[in-house]
Amino acid sequence: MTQSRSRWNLSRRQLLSGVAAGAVANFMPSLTAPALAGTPDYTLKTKLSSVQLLDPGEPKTDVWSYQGLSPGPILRAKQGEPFWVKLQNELSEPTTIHWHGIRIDNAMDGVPDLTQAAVPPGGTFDYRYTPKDAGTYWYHSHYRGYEQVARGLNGVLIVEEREPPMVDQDIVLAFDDWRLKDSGEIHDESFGSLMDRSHAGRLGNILTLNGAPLFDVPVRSGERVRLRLANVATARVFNISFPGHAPKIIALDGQPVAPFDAGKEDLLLGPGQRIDVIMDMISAPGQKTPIQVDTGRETLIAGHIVYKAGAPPKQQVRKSFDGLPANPLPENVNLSQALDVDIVMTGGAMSSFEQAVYRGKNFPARQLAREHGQVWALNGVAGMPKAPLFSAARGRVVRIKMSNKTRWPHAMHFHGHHVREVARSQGTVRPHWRDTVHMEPDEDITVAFIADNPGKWLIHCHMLAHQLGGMITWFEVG
Ligand SMILES: [Cu+2]
Repeated sequence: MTQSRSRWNLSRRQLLSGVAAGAVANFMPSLTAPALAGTPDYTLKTKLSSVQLLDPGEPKTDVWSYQGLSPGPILRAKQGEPFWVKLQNELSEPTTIHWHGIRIDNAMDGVPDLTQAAVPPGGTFDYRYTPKDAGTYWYHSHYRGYEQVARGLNGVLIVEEREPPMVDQDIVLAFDDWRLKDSGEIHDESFGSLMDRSHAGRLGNILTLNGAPLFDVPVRSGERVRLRLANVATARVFNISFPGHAPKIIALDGQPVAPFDAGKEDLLLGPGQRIDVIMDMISAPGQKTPIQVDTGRETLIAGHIVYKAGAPPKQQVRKSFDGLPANPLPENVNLSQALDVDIVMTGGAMSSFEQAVYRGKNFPARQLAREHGQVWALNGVAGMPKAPLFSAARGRVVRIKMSNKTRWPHAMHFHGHHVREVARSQGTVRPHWRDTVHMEPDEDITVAFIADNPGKWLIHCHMLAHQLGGMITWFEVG
């Protein structure tokens, strides 16, 4: 990882020197519009690539990659500074990039037919924006995402703090699972299956960490590391643990929190979610600690923390960690004038789902599933509605009560905004800003936010077969 990151830093430096060359070129008469001057920070080429997801010696897997990698290269932007990524589509079908968790300009949000036209094969698109918030985010296709993301089109985006915390290492850990045949090929026959849509989504059978069957993190005793945990899978919920270590949570979905010790279920990552932790390397030189993933059914090893043998421990007195600098989100949301919205989630297997509206017409549930593959509804409406779920004046406080009346967990993702939990039916309220809210069956969670980002924004389940199966809506900020 360290190698791959430094390689990308190197290429970014090269790109920056390219900016200087562009500046020289500007002395010459040019017809280039000023808006197109300069060079992208990154170019992401989507293409077919072969990668080693199974153990070494076993067959490789053909995936859809960014720059030959899945997850794609780690992108680094700087908080408050313009950022430019050029997408170059070398696939045989259209694609887009969504910048998950970035409070972005609507035109850059990457949702086909809502914020942009999908980028055709051979086409390019310039994503240019200035991230307001520092933190750990990610990027992925939003065009037929249930298939494109599962085929590999995802990666981690880091927005660096203006003054990053002092740590010895800053490490991304992107967890994914893949549905592979014994031959190593992706199981393509099941993409979009009604079974996956109506149950837990498209669960994989092969776990990877940073695209590897086992990923090792080399450390030295005494180091303090920042780990950026990300769930880039399309359905699987991962519960992460580091036996013998005491991770401290410092950010959720990119947004800083007052640091707290991770308890038993606190490193639970629903699809799309991220958690940043600070962890001190307290084991002895030569030790090896597993990075464990509990999927609810079994505990798997995704990799190891490998302590360098024989190296003298770093002699440092560790102060407690005071937390990350705040992002520009309010401490509290004033709910007295809130626009109240309900989202009642119904459908899926083992439910009493009887009917829903789809494209303006009422359907019995069985017919809707058979003819249109729609198996979930939000407020009785399956699939993307023509009209927004609600419209809010810019700056309006919105409070949304989400009621999961299904037998399945869901990961409700909000575009363009982070939302803060203000009430829940089970357990104590966790008043954190999140862009993706994990919900258990029969759970109600109420969130609030300030609708301050103009445009058309999706709300959908990030179990992407659920999104495909009807769990999607949108809202508008005027
Ligand atoms: Cu779902």
